[in-house]
Amino acid sequence: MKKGANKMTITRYVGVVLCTLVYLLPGIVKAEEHVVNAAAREFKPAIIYVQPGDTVKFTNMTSHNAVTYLVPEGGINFGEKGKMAGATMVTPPLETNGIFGYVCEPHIGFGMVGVIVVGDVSADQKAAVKEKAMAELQGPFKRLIGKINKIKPTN
Ligand SMILES: [Cu+2]
Repeated sequence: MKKGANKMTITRYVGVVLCTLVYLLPGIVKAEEHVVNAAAREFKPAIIYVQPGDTVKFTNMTSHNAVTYLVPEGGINFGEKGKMAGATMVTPPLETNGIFGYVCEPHIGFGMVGVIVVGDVSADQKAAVKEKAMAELQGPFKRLIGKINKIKPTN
């Protein structure tokens, strides 16, 4: 009787572990690393579309940085203000849906800015982010608005 109950507990435990793995694996396996290259005075590509959980690797960053100035609610900031990024810089996994706007601070005057669109973004969401950008961003940082304009809503 006791042995049987024990066996059932183990079976149940294994079942729970398997279900958890099956549930979590697609997210882990599918996470993708996208590459954005810092050309002379611009990010290439300056607009990218990624899925939640993906990361972005910035290359050729020795004399550049990539610092978020627009982040969706609940989203994480990346990049360090006032500091060069080093040769390469990888963002943490971008889990929050929405539009991330970042700039290269040394070259903001040249319009060296970019956006990362995470997950699905509707035309309404795009309009809301644009409005927020127009209200909050100052001077050359407004260059981000031009990139937001070029985002193609995904749903
Ligand atoms: Cu730069």
